[in-house]
Amino acid sequence: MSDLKESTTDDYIDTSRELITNFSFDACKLGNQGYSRLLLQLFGFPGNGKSSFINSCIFALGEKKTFENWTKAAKSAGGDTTCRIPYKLTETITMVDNRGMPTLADHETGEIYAQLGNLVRLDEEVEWCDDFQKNLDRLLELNIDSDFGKSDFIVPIFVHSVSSKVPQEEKESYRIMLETARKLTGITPVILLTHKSKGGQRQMCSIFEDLGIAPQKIYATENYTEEDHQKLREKDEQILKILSQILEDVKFVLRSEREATTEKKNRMKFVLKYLSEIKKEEKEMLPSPPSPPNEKKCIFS
Ligand SMILES: Nc1nc2c(ncn2[C@@H]2O[C@H](COP(=O)(O)OP(=O)(O)OP(=O)(O)O)[C@@H](O)[C@H]2O)c(=O)[nH]1
Ligand SMILES: [Mg+2]
Repeated sequence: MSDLKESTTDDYIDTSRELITNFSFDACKLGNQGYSRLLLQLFGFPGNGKSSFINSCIFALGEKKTFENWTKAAKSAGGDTTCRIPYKLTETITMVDNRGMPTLADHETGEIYAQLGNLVRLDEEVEWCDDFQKNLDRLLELNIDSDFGKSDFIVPIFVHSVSSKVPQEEKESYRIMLETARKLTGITPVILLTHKSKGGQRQMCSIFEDLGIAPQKIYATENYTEEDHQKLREKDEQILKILSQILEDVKFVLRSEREATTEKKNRMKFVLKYLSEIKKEEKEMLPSPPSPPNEKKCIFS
């Protein structure tokens, strides 16, 4: 009985590795529709396991036989990845380790949308500040007359540890952030819960369900890490299942017509509009200048 289960799992692992490795937009129902690269864009708070998930995917895919900390996932509390670093998983699939967002503050979420929208170059330090004009100039400079990212299909993946708290007072900001990521990319973000072995997965799932994410879009994993990277069948299976499911969703979306060529332009417009709305709100919140004292005019002069 146990032998049968083992061989079924091994077959599953081999088949899904093959499907993931051979994934190509050309094989989608309506052809590639102008896409040539799938960007799995990881985002989330620092230290929640983004870089470790990429390590886990590389290891589970089995090309590399021994574990290495390819992404430099760190032991510190976070904030270690400061560039958008691409890791080529297969010919078509690239995982992007985006800079962790320190807080949900507005200019920082503006930054994460510029990264998610693929408007900031890969492999370059993410320079962002709270100066609206500088950010705007930087985006325009980078994107006008530039072809980068025009054939990328983006899947946003929000990485969150099961043991990171979601404070009650921040739930609405989470909801808005996930909804904005959906509007920007046209794809509902996948929620990836890490540190699965710590428990509390059920509770964390229901928090994200309450924030509007369908249960089928929420996954949990225990990453391979420097401390614990003993190759396990169940772990490989779990990670490959997540990747396979994401690919199935991409294929489903591409059963309908999409416009790869205009999508980047629309993402640019979306982020510029978002930034100018932040600017407008900031202005409205500034105290209005004191009104000039009433000039007393002599009506007889
Ligand atoms: N036990 C366990 N440890 C994990 C897991 N995922 C990540 N870690 C550990 O958590 C720490 C932070 O993980 P990273 O992958 O560097 O987190 P990150 O989100 O990339 O962080 P920044 O790059 O700083 O934004 C590292 O020490 C990892 O080994 C997990 O699923 N289980
Ligand atoms: Mg990292």
